[in-house]
Amino acid sequence: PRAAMAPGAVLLRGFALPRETALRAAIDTVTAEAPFRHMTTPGGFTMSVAMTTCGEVGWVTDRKGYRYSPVDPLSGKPWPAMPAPFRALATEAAAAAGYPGFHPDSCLINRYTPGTRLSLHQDQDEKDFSQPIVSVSLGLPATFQFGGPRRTDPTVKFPLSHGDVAVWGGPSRLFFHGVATLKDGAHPLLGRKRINLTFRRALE
Ligand code: MD5
Ligand code: FE
Repeated sequence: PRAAMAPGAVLLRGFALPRETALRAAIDTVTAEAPFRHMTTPGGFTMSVAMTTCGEVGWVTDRKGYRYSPVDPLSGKPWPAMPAPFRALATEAAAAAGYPGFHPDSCLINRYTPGTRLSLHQDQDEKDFSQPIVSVSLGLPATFQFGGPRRTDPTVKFPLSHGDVAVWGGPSRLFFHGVATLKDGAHPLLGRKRINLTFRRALE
């Protein structure tokens, strides 16, 4: 089922469910090489969401700022390659949402444990905002907060469950968004956590 959330934003409920086993195996492969870590914001705060990346470049933050890096700062080595099941899911979901020809060069893997949240922000470290972003929710359910082009715009809440895929293109690509504090629980496949895969095209 396909539902419009906002101009250019499409929610594909359950789109990732047929791939859940392959996705979980691929997450384990990536995180064995590039473990989850809590990065520091330029303002000096430690993020409650733990992150890692696969693909040509990865989004990183430290006291120097936000940027895309071709190497994992923890190892000094290139990020793990994007697993084939990741790439296929992102391209197919984008096409199903009306964005054919999406070829992500980066996948940020966010790990939320109960009590973790992601405060309201925009994704604007990529070069070409005409490229959509594909987001895959796995594990515990979360409440997604979706605003508008200005920080002060009112937000609406969307429940996101295991297997849901959201595609953010058009005007919504630059809308403010966040994830409310994760409630406690246990998911049969992933346990006491939520994993979100955020596929982006960061470089030209
Ligand atoms: C998450 N991650 O659930 C979300 C999924 C991030 C992040 O926000 O930056 O790692 S991506 C949600 C998203 C992307 C681009 C635009 C909009 C939402 N939007 O317009 O709401 O961990
Ligand atoms: Fe974001």
